[in-house]
Amino acid sequence: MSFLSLHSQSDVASCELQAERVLGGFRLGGAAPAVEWPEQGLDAVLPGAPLHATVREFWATPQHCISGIDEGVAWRRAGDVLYGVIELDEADFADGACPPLQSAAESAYRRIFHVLEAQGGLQLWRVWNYMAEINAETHGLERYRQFNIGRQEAFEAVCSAVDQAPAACALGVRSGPLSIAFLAGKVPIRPIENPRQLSAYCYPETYGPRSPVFARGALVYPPGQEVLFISGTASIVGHRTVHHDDVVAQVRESLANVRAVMDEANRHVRGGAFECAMLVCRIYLRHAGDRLQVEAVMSEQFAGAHCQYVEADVCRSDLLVEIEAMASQPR
Ligand code: 3EB
Repeated sequence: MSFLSLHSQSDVASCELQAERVLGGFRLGGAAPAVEWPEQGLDAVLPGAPLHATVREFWATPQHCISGIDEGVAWRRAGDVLYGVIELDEADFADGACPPLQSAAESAYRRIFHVLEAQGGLQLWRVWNYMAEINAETHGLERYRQFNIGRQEAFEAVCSAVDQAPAACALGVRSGPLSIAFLAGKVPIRPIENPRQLSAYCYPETYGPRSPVFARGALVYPPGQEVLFISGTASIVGHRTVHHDDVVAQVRESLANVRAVMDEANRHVRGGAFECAMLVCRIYLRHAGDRLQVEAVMSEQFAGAHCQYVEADVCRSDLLVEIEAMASQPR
């Protein structure tokens, strides 16, 4: 059994049994019975699933886990791999000079870095960022851009090396706190960039005063394993959105980008080459009604890949779809 494996369960009740072997995970959709492990909840419609359906995804490990809560970060650790979740209510940051979301983002990342330091100098591998109203403008700036300021401030204060930025995604959900989940480990990541896209940390200022800090992908190394994380990937070429208002063309372009990241990763893999059919994908749709069209492209181009659809707002208002993926192989 691999050190780290992602499982998915729509029957949320049966998760309890395996609690001591779960590092942490995600709850997609609505409410569900509480679990013992750190869980990131996404308040979102699951296109194609029954109304109010909930899907639970979790990282299982054969290893014994230890857990704790420090600085508001709920974490669990197996060997040198740690999964954590922090949720911050923006209302608690409303008294400063900065937009509350910016302050919350900076605070969340600072706390995460503190915890990773206290855990013996772990490095971020993969980060999942969710917030409400991601495209809304307040304080004269789109909220995603406010988030980027706070995130970059924390990265610059703590770990200035942008070339060690983790794989990531950042999406808008219906409601809830700023929610950040992460995987981290002792072994440094191998960041992967996409030759078809400008690195996000080099985006021009037209996309906000401070650029996003993430790598297009990352190869990470749990014991005996090689895991590829492909960050949230959209219909962007260079730094520009392409195929406005055309969801099918946007999915095709996104998949061309996913392939490009995978090809780039395959130049650096230690095990065999990763292939499309090995991918476990999460597909974010701005409009749940686009699912059938998107699904048709997915099965044509990425036959065999596992797809979980989630309705969410992509961080540029002209983007209709974003696709993230992971794959794992023994090493
Ligand atoms: C993009 O390529 C699309 O801010 O962490 C993708 C992955 C995107 C991660 C992030 C944003 C993020 O710019 C958006």
